[in-house]
Amino acid sequence: MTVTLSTPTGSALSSTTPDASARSAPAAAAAANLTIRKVTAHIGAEISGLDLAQPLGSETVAAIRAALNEHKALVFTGVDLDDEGQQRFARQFGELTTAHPTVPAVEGAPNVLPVDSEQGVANHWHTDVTFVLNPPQVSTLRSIVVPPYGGETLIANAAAAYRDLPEPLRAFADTLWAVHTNDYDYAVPQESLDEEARQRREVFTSIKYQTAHPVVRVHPLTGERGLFIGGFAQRIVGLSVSESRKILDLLQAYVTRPENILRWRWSPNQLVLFDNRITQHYAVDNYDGLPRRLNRVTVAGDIPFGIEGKPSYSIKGDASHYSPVAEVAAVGPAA
Ligand SMILES: O=C(O)CCC(=O)C(=O)O
Ligand SMILES: [Fe+2]
Repeated sequence: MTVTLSTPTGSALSSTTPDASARSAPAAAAAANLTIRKVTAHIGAEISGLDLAQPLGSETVAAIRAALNEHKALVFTGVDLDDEGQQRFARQFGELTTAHPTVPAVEGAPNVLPVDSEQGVANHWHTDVTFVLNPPQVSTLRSIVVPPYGGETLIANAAAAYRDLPEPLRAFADTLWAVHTNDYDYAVPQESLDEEARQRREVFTSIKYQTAHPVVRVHPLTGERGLFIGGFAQRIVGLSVSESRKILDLLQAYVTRPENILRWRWSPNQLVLFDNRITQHYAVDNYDGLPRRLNRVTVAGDIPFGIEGKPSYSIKGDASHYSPVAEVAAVGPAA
């Protein structure tokens, strides 16, 4: 399918990627024989009727994409995939990134990042890898070892958060840009880390990145606006660190409203696909350090743009070894 639509600045874009699902989610799902069950009003749906180990076909991929555009996070259960299979599944949504800009991949699976409770817990709100110029467009997480209790992943709808803002705050947010970095004063201070955690942080920040992104990002497939902040957003362009913190906290409070969150309690052999352009997530640390293991595979993203069509810009750090730049597939109706 070739789609030609216009950007907010009016320039025409055209693409032949399978991204551009023009149909509504229910129509596309019916055509592809998928069952979609919403989990909450604002975010999350379970999809059944699919064997993810098989090649999906363009109609099914388009139906999943349409469902993702609408629900932001999709859960597939009874998934029989290994690392290779997870990479193959994710590749149907676009070219993959390598595992991470600085953290090593699973041995033999260059696109798979291990998410292992023994190597730290992502119990902070974030959007994946926003410190680079073109963060992944979607992330997949596959459950391998699940603790007997706890260990949920929270995923928040950043578009719902934007819509929830009172009008004056929304208009203010529309004007802001934020600097995202992987090198900042994390919640746990350096001096309280044990040796292993200190080494992990050293690896994480072995290349230092800084990128400026619009605080309000326009989703390239739907035209929907979402707050694009999260834990790596550390400063508002033009403001001091302390001024920035207050504004980021104020906006972030809308992202983390309980109504905007899917709280997914894992069972083994599940896969969650979420739209990393318009969500944030958080790994809840509530399982007493018991073993927990997920594998993550991410799909290369496009360069974000704000409501005036201006693209993000890199300040520091080259991530070309990590991710190709995805072309913007299409721009939907302005939100
Ligand atoms: O462990 C989780 O539930 C999420 C992990 C995570 O945020 C990540 O790998 O990016
Ligand atoms: Fe993450």
